[in-house]
Amino acid sequence: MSQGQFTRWAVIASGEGGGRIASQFFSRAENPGIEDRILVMNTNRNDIRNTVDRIDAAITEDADIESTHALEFGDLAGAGNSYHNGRKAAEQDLDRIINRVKRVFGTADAFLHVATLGGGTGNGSIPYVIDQFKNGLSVGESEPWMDSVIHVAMAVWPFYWEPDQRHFNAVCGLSRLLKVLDGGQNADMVILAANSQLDDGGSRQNYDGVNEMIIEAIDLMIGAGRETHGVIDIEDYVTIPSRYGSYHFTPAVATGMDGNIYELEYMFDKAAENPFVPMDVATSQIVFPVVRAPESMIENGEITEPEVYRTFNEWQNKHDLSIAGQASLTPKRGRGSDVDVLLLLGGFDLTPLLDHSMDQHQQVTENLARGAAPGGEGLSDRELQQVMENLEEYRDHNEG
Ligand SMILES: Nc1nc2c(ncn2[C@@H]2O[C@H](COP(=O)(O)OP(=O)(O)OP(=O)(O)O)[C@@H](O)[C@H]2O)c(=O)[nH]1
Ligand SMILES: [Mg+2]
Repeated sequence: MSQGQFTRWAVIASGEGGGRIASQFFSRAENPGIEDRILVMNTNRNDIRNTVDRIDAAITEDADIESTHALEFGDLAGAGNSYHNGRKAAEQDLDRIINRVKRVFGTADAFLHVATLGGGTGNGSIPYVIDQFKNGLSVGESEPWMDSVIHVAMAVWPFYWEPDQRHFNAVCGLSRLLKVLDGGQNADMVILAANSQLDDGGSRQNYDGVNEMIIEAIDLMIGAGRETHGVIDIEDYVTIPSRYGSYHFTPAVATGMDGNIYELEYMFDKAAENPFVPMDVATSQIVFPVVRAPESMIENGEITEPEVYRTFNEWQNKHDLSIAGQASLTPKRGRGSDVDVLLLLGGFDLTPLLDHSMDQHQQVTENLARGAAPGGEGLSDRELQQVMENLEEYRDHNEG
């Protein structure tokens, strides 16, 4: 990352849900940090058409979205909810994916890979694509800037009531984002959000509402590397967790709190009440708090960096935590007194999340062994076993 420059993010989304989340970036007036470095990919022509239409409807200038920001890959016309197929499609078209990334992004410091973990396309392709960018490209394919890119994955857990296959996919997808098959680290950081945690409206799927919350969290995270008063950037976010071997995170967010009324400590508590997956905050091993406040409040000294740190320490004491983490205070345009808080919680015990999916995973694995699970065709017993062992190893190391 060159000196004196803000992190240039690029978004790569694969699959329908991933594409829907990423397309919401287009519907905003400005995307500091991302600009138009956005690529949405899918194996299915109709799905990608829908995404393109959504993007077209959101933006006014008539850029040719389909030939720049959208890419159909593989020859399967959909992955049929099988992660094996999603990965195969990406293998088939890896060179097209790489070439498009070069053309559309030009250069970038960090990639945000967006996928839902319940499906086959995004869940199959994204862990593979990350691995290829990090380890798989030959000298001719890669460009110098790609060597230092940081790969962050934003992964969405299925609703708890969804079919077993979706949960099987999710468990495998989490493992594959965390670790490549041989057990090494894959993504530099894996950020999790669970649909059921963000939308408690029963079986009514409010994707837009969920996606809005995800975008807001990403915004706060990216903002911290952009106009921060302290020095924190995505490199700081990934270095310590990778060293600890605990690099999964979830955002906990509270927005629009009146800074003239509420103490910062109360705002931290409010954020901590809203983690994006079911979890026990006290099991976190690392926390990165980001406080975003109106420029005028910061300039007038109504909210200061030392105060953010003091609050972070007090908040830790209250939760009996003694953890690593760097806080940041970042300004937003305008006046007013609305303050937003993001606690990026990392290294927490994954059990409360996985409890929703392990039985289903087991069920599908058994069906596969009997040759009776179409969504798992092509996956070897050996791979499935390795994927599970990798996840167990990550958890053992992480949860002690
Ligand atoms: N948060 C959120 N979740 C979504 C959205 N769309 C789908 N999902 C979830 O994603 C999972 C299905 O994945 P899709 O994104 O449709 O699948 P895909 O990547 O296109 O893969 P295929 O199986 O090949 O269709 C389910 O668990 C859905 O609940 C969305 O817009 N937002
Ligand atoms: Mg799909």
